[in-house]
Amino acid sequence: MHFSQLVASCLLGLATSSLAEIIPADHYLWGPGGAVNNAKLEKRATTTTSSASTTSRVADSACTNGALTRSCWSSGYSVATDFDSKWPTTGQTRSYTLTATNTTCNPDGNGDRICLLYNNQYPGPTIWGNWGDTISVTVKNEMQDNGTSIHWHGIRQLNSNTQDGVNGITECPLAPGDSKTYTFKATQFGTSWYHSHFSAQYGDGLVGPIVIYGPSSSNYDVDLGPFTVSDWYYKTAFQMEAISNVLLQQASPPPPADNILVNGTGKNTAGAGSYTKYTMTKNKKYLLRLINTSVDNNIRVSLDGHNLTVIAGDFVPVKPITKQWVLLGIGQRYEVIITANQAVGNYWFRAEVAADCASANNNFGRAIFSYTGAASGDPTTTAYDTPTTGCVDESPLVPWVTNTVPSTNFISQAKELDVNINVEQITTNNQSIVVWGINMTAIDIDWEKPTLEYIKTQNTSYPSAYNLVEIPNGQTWTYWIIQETGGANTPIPIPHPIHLHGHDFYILGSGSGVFDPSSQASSLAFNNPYRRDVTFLPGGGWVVIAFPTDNPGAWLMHCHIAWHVSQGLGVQFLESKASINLPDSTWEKTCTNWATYWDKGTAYPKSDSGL
Ligand SMILES: *[C@@H]1O[C@H](CO)[C@@H](O)[C@H](O)[C@H]1NC(C)=O
Ligand SMILES: *[C@@H]1O[C@H](CO)[C@@H](O)[C@H](O)[C@H]1NC(C)=O
Ligand SMILES: *[C@@H]1O[C@H](CO)[C@@H](O)[C@H](O)[C@H]1NC(C)=O
Ligand SMILES: *[C@@H]1O[C@H](CO)[C@@H](O)[C@H](O)[C@H]1NC(C)=O
Ligand SMILES: *[C@@H]1O[C@H](CO)[C@@H](O)[C@H](O)[C@H]1NC(C)=O
Ligand SMILES: *[C@@H]1O[C@H](CO)[C@@H](O)[C@H](O)[C@H]1NC(C)=O
Ligand SMILES: *[C@@H]1O[C@H](CO)[C@@H](O)[C@H](O)[C@H]1NC(C)=O
Ligand SMILES: *[C@@H]1O[C@H](CO)[C@@H](O)[C@H](O)[C@H]1NC(C)=O
Ligand SMILES: [Cu+2]
Repeated sequence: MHFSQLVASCLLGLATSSLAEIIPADHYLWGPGGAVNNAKLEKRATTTTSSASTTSRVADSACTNGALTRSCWSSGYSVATDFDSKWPTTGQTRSYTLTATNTTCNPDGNGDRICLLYNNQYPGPTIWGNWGDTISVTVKNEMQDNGTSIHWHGIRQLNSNTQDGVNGITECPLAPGDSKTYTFKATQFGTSWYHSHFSAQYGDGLVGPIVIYGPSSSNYDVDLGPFTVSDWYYKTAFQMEAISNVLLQQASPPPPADNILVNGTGKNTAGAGSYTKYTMTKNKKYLLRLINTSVDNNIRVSLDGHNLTVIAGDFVPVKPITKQWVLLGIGQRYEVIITANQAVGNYWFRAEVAADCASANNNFGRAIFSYTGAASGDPTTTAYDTPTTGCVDESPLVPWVTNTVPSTNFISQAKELDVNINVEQITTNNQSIVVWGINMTAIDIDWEKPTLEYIKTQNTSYPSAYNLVEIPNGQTWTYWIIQETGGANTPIPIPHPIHLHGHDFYILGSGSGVFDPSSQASSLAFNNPYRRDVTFLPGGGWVVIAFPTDNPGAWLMHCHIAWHVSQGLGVQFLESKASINLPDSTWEKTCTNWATYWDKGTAYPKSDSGL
């Protein structure tokens, strides 16, 4: 970007505009019609000012979000805004009620099983708002036999740690019959999901999509909405958890899933059930918001005959990249664009378990994409070859907004977190089981004494199994080397999708074997590394992350394989303790209600980490 262009852009009239708000014109080449599209924008800009630069644009009130201008949002905000430092204030609150009940469901025709659902739907209703809105969700626990809490995955919860929904850390669980209203601001935009954080409970159906409307790094005509892909079991998640615990003691992998569901439906191996069907019109561009809500399985997705153009990874818009297959780790999201540029017909959308991620299953997920005017009937299209890239994040993911991580203090400040399996005395439920530990301890929280209770009462005697890592200083950078110990000799080298609450982490590097800071630090990426909220720790390998300490709170970081966090694979960062917004009396009431329920001693015992 030349200085003269910056000046021209600023003249376009945004007093608050900064370098970050300037959108390179080449962005528009991604729109349908290329140059034609560009010309339209030129025209629009010249009506604003005659000094319009031909190579840069400022998102202003004249540039509204539309099919050909998806990078625009509202006055002063665009895809080029650094959403970690500013966001619109809309004054709008979106209110929802989610009622968790114990019911039955039959998503693939295999027969009814017990399911725990929000509002009797699988997946639960989509929570949506615009960038800058306030979201307010009243959660009612109408299940008779479990507590619950809801985590809003990927939502930064800036200065609102009490709304993060992690029972045992940021709140007590909601007792049966209790309710809580979660309120938070949508400072980011894009696609995500919410799910229960009460043991393995989300695997029984307590999940739903989140869509925050905002700008995009590429144009599209139609938003097809959230597209969840999930493994599915005919036994309940609590049964599967118990089975996978026993298998882990024998160093065996958990049993395969029975099916993969796309948008909550699928066919079972006997052919019962039905596939989700999407209709496309030739030459239009479609936005698909892919969300992996699995408990154990990494899934690759593909649409026969079509490319998937990735435009966002988790909540972070990226420079568009084109793929035939996209690998989604659990909890990961990709926004992809599909161009309906093939012959009118029916095409298979495939969601297949990634064998190279140590995932296995008995069935494949499918959906159908059908062009308007196509004959009826199942597609007969063939799949692209399965890629051999291995179990890694999609790449290259280059964030649209360029941020740099300081490197000078990396060597002196980076600390290691070792991931391994070990035999640990889990005192709850009197079981001695093999668990996943971080630095040899498996996280195990007490639902009655969440971390924020310790902070409120200024009690620093945190139990060692809280795996609490203190980061006392705000406004600095913190660096972590997450290492599966033993490198390739790890007893069970499995890739783990690692998720951090309260932040997007910057991924400085990842690889196999053992990371050696003194020789390998120089190969890490500090200049606009990609950032997101879930990344793969390669099996028997390492990942190095960094994040700025700009959000006081107790933030969980854990493996998103439900069985692994149940088995202890988590730590909590206690960030800037002195600045945390403390819980109020409503928050305390949830704890009193929980204590009344739990102390009766009639509930099922806690049999895992609680997370
Ligand atoms: C769901 O209902 C079944 C009985 O139908 C019961 O055994 C189970 O404990 C209930 N689960 C929850 C979470 O309420
Ligand atoms: C939750 O409910 C399931 C049955 O749906 C049961 O197996 C599990 O033990 C319960 N856990 C707790 C801690 O209540
Ligand atoms: C996807 O699932 C949602 C929620 O069940 C439903 O409203 C929507 O119609 C589904 N989409 C398609 C294309 O079937
Ligand atoms: C979902 O995540 C799991 C675990 O990381 C992974 O095995 C699976 O391939 C992912 N699904 C998709 C659609 O990518
Ligand atoms: C997919 O993308 C590649 C690389 O950009 C391109 O060569 C190919 O023609 C595209 N295929 C389709 C079906 O659009
Ligand atoms: C975890 O253990 C490693 C190896 O012993 C040690 O270097 C590191 O400091 C520990 N991490 C923390 C956060 O205590
Ligand atoms: C755990 O063991 C103790 C001592 O052996 C016993 O009193 C208690 O009832 C056991 N609790 C459970 C949940 O089995
Ligand atoms: C602090 O927490 C510890 C561990 O839960 C507990 O044993 C102790 O009584 C608490 N101290 C105070 C003063 O409440
Ligand atoms: Cu894991």
